Amino acid sequence: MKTIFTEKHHLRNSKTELYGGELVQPFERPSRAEYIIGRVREAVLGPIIDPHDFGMDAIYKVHDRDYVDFLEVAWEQWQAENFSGEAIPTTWPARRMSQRVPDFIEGKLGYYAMAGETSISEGTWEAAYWSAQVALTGASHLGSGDQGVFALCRPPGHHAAIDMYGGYCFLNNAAVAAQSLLDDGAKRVAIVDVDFHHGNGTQDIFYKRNDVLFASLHGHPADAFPHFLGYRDENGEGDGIGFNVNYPMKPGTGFDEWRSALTDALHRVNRFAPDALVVSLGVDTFENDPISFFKLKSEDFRRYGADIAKLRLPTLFVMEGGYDIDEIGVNTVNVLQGFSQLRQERAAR
Ligand code: OKP
Ligand code: ZN
Repeated sequence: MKTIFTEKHHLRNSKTELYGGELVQPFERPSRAEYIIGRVREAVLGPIIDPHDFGMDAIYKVHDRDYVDFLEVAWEQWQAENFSGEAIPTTWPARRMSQRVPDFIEGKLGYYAMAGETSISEGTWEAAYWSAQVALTGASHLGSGDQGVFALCRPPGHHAAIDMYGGYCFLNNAAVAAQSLLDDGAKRVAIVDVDFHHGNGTQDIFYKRNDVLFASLHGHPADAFPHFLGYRDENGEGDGIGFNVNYPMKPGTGFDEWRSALTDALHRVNRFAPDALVVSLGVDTFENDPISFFKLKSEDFRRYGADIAKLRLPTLFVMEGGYDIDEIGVNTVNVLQGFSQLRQERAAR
């Protein structure tokens, strides 16, 4: 299996995350991708390929122009105010307040942020741009016949909505990739989000559409980030009714229960009969993840990788979260090996 990867992810190296009332070193840090690519090499998963630059068009297809414009200049505008720290929103357009876009950068940050933990820092836009290009390159390889591709995206994307950033995400890499598959001729694309957190951004982007089925397995919003989306009764709107499926689960959920949810999601994908599958692959479902509460073990990742392979769909894995740095490489590559090994066994028969 090919891995798409660039060292440009290092451009995202924020020094601060607002966590527990303190500014801490971000959980979403460059070493995450280093451990993953290290394990890809060690396990000899396959060739490692640089992303192609597909430009901005694919990004504008899933994000609003004014939002992308904001991301591109946010750091510059923040710096122009001579603030000493990184850019963090402090004020939001909450209930019964105006939804007009302010001119001043502090107002803009609050307008475009869905959460406040994620600081915008130097290089953030460039890293987010290349992360989306990694996903697009992965999609282009699926288009030319590969059955499984790994887009090692960083920063992650699934919390990024049509016009909102947060939860360590700026551009929705999985959504950009799914849309490009449709634009390249796919009739339907399914996205299965196995990250511990609800993929609120991906849900938002495709909520009114029936050409993309979105299914997300995650910590129940009553207990887990992003707190305000991801309930079971969010099934889509308009043409999209029935094409959004959420599986919120309680603290302490182990592999057996999690896997039954995945089995149900994969059945729905199968009935949807898509031309391709995008997996938002977060490994923060791991038992030792520092910010999550599911109880998957390293071997479980291999097992569910094989479950996904049984769909026999061209599959693009897009990296999302996972914060137990020591095991992030093993757990991620276990999914990919579980997938590839089952594919190869089936192909050999
Ligand atoms: C990004 B991804 C935990 C606070 C968590 C943000 C989490 C973002 C996760 N007490 N805050 O989905 O892995
Ligand atoms: Zn996550």
